Amino acid sequence: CHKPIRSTELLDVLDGLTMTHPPEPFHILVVDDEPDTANYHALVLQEAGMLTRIVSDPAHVLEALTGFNADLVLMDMYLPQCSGAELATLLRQTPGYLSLPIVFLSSETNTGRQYQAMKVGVDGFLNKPIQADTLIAEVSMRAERMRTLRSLMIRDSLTGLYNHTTTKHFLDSEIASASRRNSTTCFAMIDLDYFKKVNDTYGHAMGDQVLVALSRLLQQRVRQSDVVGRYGGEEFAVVLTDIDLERAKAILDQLREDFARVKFFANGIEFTCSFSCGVAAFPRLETALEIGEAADKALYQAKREGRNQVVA
Ligand code: GH3
Ligand code: MG
Ligand code: MG
Ligand code: MG
Repeated sequence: CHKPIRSTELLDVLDGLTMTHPPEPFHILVVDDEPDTANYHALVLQEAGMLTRIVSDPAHVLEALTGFNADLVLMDMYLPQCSGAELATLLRQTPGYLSLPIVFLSSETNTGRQYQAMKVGVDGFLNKPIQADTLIAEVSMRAERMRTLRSLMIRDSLTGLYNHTTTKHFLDSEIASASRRNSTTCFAMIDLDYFKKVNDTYGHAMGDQVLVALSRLLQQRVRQSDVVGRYGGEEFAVVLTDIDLERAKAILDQLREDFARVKFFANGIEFTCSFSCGVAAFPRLETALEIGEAADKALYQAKREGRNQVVA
């Protein structure tokens, strides 16, 4: 929630590079027209802590994938109406599923036919019947690799925040969503003040620590539904959903005040750092482009008028 925090909590936050969330279980879609087989495989994966969804009719695969956030699709090769290869082709042509791991699990032992079916972009082939241990190992290894790749694509490696592209993507989708729901969305751009001086005085590694500290603070203080991104080197962006400009400005101003009070230490020397922030809102402005430009302009104004302030 957008709640103010006490300074002791703030220390926890900055300490809290240890802040750990339980890992999200792997999401596995099991496609098989034989219910007993599908249920058995799903059960094996569930017992290994994974989350499964079963589809027996290939016509329902796209629907089942929507909102499921699958890490891997385990697919039978022979299905009614269409083959596994045809289904895999369809998935590969659907935006968003281009890199989704697809693994066949089939009793087909003819390697020529296996290869033929995999040519459309299937990542692996497992033979039925399969040992539970083997199934778990094969699936989790591939799902893990998918998670790593996905994370590299959408997040910034220093802070773990969403990267520039992903943040912009969220802004677009949040505006669309706010429009449908007749709600408001705010977009804030944050830029550290005189950050070059921090690097020059205390070293680049210390600069990195400041970036990480601000990242943690931002993440802690916005709601689960809000998005925090690293927009550039020492620039951050926040998408705040279902909130009007005045409230967003107040929250960011409190954040600014709290951050400016944080004490950093470099070789026994104490220093502080501040940021400037520009905020813009939908539906006052209609497009992501206009909102981005307005937030940028407001940020520039905050810099010009002395930094360490929020301009809406
Ligand atoms: P202003 O208040 O006008 O924003 O001044 P500034 O010094 O913050 O702005 P300027 O654009 O001149 O410098 C930004 C600095 O941020 C320069 C660059 O070295 C530093 N920076 C960018 N990315 C990183 C990073 O990943 N780590 C560290 N330590 N520094 C970074
Ligand atoms: Mg079958
Ligand atoms: Mg900058
Ligand atoms: Mg700066």
